[in-house]
Amino acid sequence: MISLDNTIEIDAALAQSFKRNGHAVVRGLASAQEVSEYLPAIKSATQLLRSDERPMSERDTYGKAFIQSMNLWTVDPVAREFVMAKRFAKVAADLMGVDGVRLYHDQALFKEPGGGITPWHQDHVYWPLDTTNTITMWMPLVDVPNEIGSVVFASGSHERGDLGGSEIGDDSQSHFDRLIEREKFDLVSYAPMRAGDASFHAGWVLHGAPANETATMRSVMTIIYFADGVRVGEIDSPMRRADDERWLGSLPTGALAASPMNPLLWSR
Ligand SMILES: O=C(O)CCC(=O)C(=O)O
Repeated sequence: MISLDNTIEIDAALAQSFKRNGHAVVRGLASAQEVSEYLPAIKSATQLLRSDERPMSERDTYGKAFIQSMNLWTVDPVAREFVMAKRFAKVAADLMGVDGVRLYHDQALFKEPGGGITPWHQDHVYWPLDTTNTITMWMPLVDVPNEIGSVVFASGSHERGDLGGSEIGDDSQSHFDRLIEREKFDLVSYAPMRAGDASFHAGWVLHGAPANETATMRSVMTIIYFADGVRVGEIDSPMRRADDERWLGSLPTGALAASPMNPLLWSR
């Protein structure tokens, strides 16, 4: 397996633009050759961990958005190498401007042919982490043409904290549709993307994605990082309780967020 542990430098201007907009893209972060080596293992781990087997017609809007499988690194050694990659983790640290990053969790987001929209949402409403220094790497493992589209980000929305849309679904979609119209956020997408390009987004940035009306599976792998040294935040909703149990080893509010599920992936 080709190692993904060599690191790269990003432009200071990219980190500044990430800070301002809450999102950025790094083209060619993995090569087509690297992606093709890791894809089979990621695909099979995604199928293995798939929890919702219902046909599309029986799923709600969120369920239609994608096959969502989490923490592939715990079930497959090749997926583990991908998720632990120092190259990806260092870019995450550099964009956030921190000295080290830990894993929150990974997730495969495979938008099937005929898959619906990813409703507008903010990730951080789910996360009991006492920081705004969180970031998701979103990397397509297949070329994503304009007809499929990639994530759409509302630039600068991360500066506004919780914008009130709560859980992802029909309600968050209509709430944020109205908000975007009212606040005139600049909407940015990095489509088309090549396999191995990666977008990065801040935990509080408002984002969603278009439906997949093509016959191609939009195979995407994501890795969510937070700054090393962060503590567990308020566990003030059932969603945050569930996340604490699932991704932070049920640590209490105030504890260092560094359970065995949160390995240090990069440190200066
Ligand atoms: O892949 C998508 O459609 C949405 C991605 C997303 O919401 C995320 O990675 O936070």
